[in-house]
Amino acid sequence: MSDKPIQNYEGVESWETIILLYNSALREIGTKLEILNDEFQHVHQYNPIEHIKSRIKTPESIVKKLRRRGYESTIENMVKYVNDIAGIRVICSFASDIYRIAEILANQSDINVLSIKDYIHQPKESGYKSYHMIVTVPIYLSDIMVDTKVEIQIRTVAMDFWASLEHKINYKFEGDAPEHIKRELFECAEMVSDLDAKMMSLNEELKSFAESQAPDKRQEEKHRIERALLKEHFYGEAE
Ligand code: 0O2
Repeated sequence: MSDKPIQNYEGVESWETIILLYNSALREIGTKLEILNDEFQHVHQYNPIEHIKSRIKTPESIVKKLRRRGYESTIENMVKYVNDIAGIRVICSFASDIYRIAEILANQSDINVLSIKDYIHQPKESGYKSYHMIVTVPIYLSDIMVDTKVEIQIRTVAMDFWASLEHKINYKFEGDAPEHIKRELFECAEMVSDLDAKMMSLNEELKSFAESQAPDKRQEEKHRIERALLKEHFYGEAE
């Protein structure tokens, strides 16, 4: 470790520097996730991540959140009390991928997990399901290092589909949707869970089938390489 001073936002007073830090943190986490996805493709021939979305919370939304919690709108309060200024949403194919990705990220030595909210095991009253992590990642500027907060939301395609519609409905009704809509949304959330469970079990079956075929494939590949080597040895030509 170098002698560089380590700071936790102290001395970072300008809005521009704060936004630079949050944008950089989103890029760091985004790159980590892309690398994981590439590795899975390389080793297991499948991508656990369907897509990744990231955003910086708007100043209006930050001020609203601070006000709701009774804090003054200052840069100090913003970095201290608003955990989701930098937010990244990871959309996975299967529910099992969510925990795998969360665990791998949490085990990376430069990531510090501040808190976890598992709305998959304990969904919100509305039916909302997602896995939330607040983490910090070190961002190195020219003369300081700042552990910068990022909220990571990890969910399946189906959970994401539900959450976006629910968000739209809540926005339309300003958070006070009619009871029958809330009820139907809750029922949809249960359907989403059933769908995720069914898709995951189908995928497990597919994986077992692929694994049962693997020895034949490996044998075939071994013979192909042996034939190529023999050909090169006797005729001096590579395939
Ligand atoms: P936006 O526009 O998505 O940013 P904390 O962050 O821990 O201090 P908070 O904010 O209560 O406390 O955290 P929580 O409960 O983990 O929720 C944060 C985010 O999760 C929300 O951000 C939403 O993105 C999402 N979320 C939480 N509950 C629901 C829900 O019932 N429905 C939907 N569709 N999304 C939800 P924001 O700031 O509300 O909005």
